[in-house]
Amino acid sequence: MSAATARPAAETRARGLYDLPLPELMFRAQAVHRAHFDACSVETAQLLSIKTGGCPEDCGYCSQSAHHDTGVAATRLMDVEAVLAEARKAKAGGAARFCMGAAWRAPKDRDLDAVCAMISGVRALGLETCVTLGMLTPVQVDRLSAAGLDYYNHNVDTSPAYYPRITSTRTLDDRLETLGHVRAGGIKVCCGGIVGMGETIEDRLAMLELLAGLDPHPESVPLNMWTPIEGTPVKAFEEKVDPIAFVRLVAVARLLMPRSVVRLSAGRHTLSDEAQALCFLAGANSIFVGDTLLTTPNMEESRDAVLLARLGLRPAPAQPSA
Ligand code: SAM
Ligand code: DTB
Ligand code: SF4
Repeated sequence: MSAATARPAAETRARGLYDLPLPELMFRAQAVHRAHFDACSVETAQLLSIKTGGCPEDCGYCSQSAHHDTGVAATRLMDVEAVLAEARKAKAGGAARFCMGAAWRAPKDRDLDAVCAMISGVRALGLETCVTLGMLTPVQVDRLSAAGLDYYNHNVDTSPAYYPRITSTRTLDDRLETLGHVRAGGIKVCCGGIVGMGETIEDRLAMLELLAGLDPHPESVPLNMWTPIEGTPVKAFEEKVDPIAFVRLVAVARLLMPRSVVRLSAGRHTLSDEAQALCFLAGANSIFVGDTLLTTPNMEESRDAVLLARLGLRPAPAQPSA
């Protein structure tokens, strides 16, 4: 799969939807959401950084790139037992999926032994599994699949036009190639991006069109609002994303990818409870739970518990692949 072979999506459709009066956009998104999902249920995922910092890639938004002086210390890959202890805590805290992230350009084959042990251990706890490890070869995908991996997270991050402004050490086609291997290996695809890095609304919609042009659509679509990190190049573009613009984007994602789970990811804690409620009404149906994401804070667990109770939303049970 490459940018050239991805199914072209209707550019005008995304813009036409985005510009609808909000009540009309929300009504359409709700109708599509309810046709495919229980609108009162929300998926819960918890993240753990299993190998932090020192990454050779230069992603301009990221605290973990060795190219930026962000104060995030590089660590070695965690021990399997330490990861499983965190997974048990996540399960006890109510998470259905456990996502493990490593700051690598690509995993080394010897690191994959430990990651595969983590995946099978997390799965044995009855949690869905997701990892994000950078670029993969088809052989590495097969090893992850054999370990029982449910999802692989690998984001397109932004529009094709804006991508070179954000990362120079790899291309969007590199990213799409790994996604093609993941798909061919039978692992579910988790793929989304970031808003608030100085891109235009057109870029945001082009990113959604790129995702909706993948065939089949990613099963999971994380939408991140950029979390400001001192020392990163993207800091210069920092902008506060208009919450209503974000709600519109969620609704367009729901309409373009009706069966994909849309996850409110980084930056959720910066939204008011009311803005988050609008995101759920627009078709978002997954969140990261737990007090931290990878290196930055998440919405506090206590605030999440109150929010879900106020909105009457139920956490969805884990559904590891058979
Ligand atoms: N190295 C792996 C990779 O690049 O796929 C995994 C880790 S990376 C941190 C996972 C995703 O987190 C990125 O693709 C990006 O979308 C998101 N992300 C990273 N830093 C962020 C930030 N400061 N604000 C919002 N999202 C961020
Ligand atoms: C994704 O799209 N968002 C998550 C997950 N995939 C791996 C990561 C968010 C990271 C936010 C910045 C940090 O905590 O370092
Ligand atoms: Fe490395 Fe991933 Fe951060 Fe890019 S986003 S610098 S690949 S950890």
